[in-house]
Amino acid sequence: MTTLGVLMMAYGTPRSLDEVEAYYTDIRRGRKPSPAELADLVRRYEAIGGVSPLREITERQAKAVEHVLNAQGETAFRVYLGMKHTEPRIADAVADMRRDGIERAIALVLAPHYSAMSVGTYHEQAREAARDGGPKLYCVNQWHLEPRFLDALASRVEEALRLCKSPEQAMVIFTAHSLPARILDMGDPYVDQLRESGEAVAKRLGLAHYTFGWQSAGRTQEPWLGPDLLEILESLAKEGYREVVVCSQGFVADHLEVLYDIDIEAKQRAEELGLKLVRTRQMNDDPDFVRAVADVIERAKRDAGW
Ligand code: FEC
Repeated sequence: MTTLGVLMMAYGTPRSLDEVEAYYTDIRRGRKPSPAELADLVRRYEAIGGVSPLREITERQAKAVEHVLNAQGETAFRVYLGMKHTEPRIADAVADMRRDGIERAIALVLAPHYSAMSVGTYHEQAREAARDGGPKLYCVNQWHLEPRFLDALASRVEEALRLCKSPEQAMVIFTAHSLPARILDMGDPYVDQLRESGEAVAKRLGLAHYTFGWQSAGRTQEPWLGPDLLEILESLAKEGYREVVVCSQGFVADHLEVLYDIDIEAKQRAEELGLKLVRTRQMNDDPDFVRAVADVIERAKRDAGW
C-alpha cells in the first residue's frame, strides 16, 4: 500500500520567552520589533504562563488526525507538521516527505477560512518547497463549511449558552483574527466565509441574537478589519445586553490570541462594562474536531482523484 502524505500546517509559537524576539521578527517578515513592542508581547506571554500551549496542541491534533485516518484502513496516511513561524518549518516537513518517498500529499492549514494573507501564504510556502522534487500537493483552501466542523462549533456555542443565566437574551459574537482592511479591495473571501460559517451555526441553533467581530488586530499603522471585539462589547453594554458568548471560530486551538486577547483582555473589559463573557471551548484535539479534520482530508483525497 502506498502512503499518502498529509502536510498539516499551523502558525507555530516560541518554545520559551527567549525565543519571542526571533518569533516576532519572523512574523514581521524580518523586521525586528522595537524594545517596547517586544516587551509588550513578552508581557502577554507571561500573563498566560510564559509559553503558549499551541505547539503541544498542534502536535496532538496531528497525531490524532493521523490515527483516525489510518483507522479507516483503505489508505495509509502519514501526517507531517510544518509551521509558518517556527521549527519544524513547512519546508522541513516537505523535505521529510520527500526523504520518506511520499509522492502525493494533501496540504491543509489548521485555520478553516481562506484568506490570501493567511492560508494562501502557507500554501505558497508549501508549493515553493515542493517545486523541485515533489511531492505532488493537493491544497485545501478552506473547510469552514465542513458539516462536522459546524456541528462541533454549534455544540460549543450551545454549551456556552447553557452557562448564561438567560441564554435566549445573550448575544453570541463570532470572531476571527482581524486582517488589514485592504483585503476587501483584493476580493478576498475571508469576510464572507466567516459569515457563512457563523450563519450556519446560528441556523443550526436557531439563534436570535448573534453578530460578527474581529480580534487580535496587528499593531501596525494601516487600518484593520473592524469592529474589534472590545468595541462590540461597549456597544452591547450600551444596548442593554448583560451576557455575551464569544465564539472564536477562526481559531482551532487554545493559544495567545484566545488565552490573552479573550480570556484576559476582553473579559476584563466586559467586567468593567457589567457584562458576563463566556468563551466557547476551543477545538484542540477533541474527538469531534479531529473527526471533522479527517473528513476534510478524505474529501480532498476524493477530489484529487487519489
Ligand atoms: O499562541 C501563540 O503563541 C501564537 C498565537 C497566534 C496565532 C495567530 C494566528 C493568526 N495570525 C494572523 C495574522 C497576523 C498578522 C499579524 C500577526 C501578528 C501576530 C503577533 C503574534 C501573533 N500574531 Fe498572528 N497569530 C498569533 C500570534 N498575526 C504574537 C505579533 C504581535 C501582535 O500583533 O500581537 C501582523 C503581522 C505584522 O505586524 O506585519 C497579519 C492570522 C491568524 C489566523 C490564521 C492562522 O492561524 O494562520 C490571519 C494562532
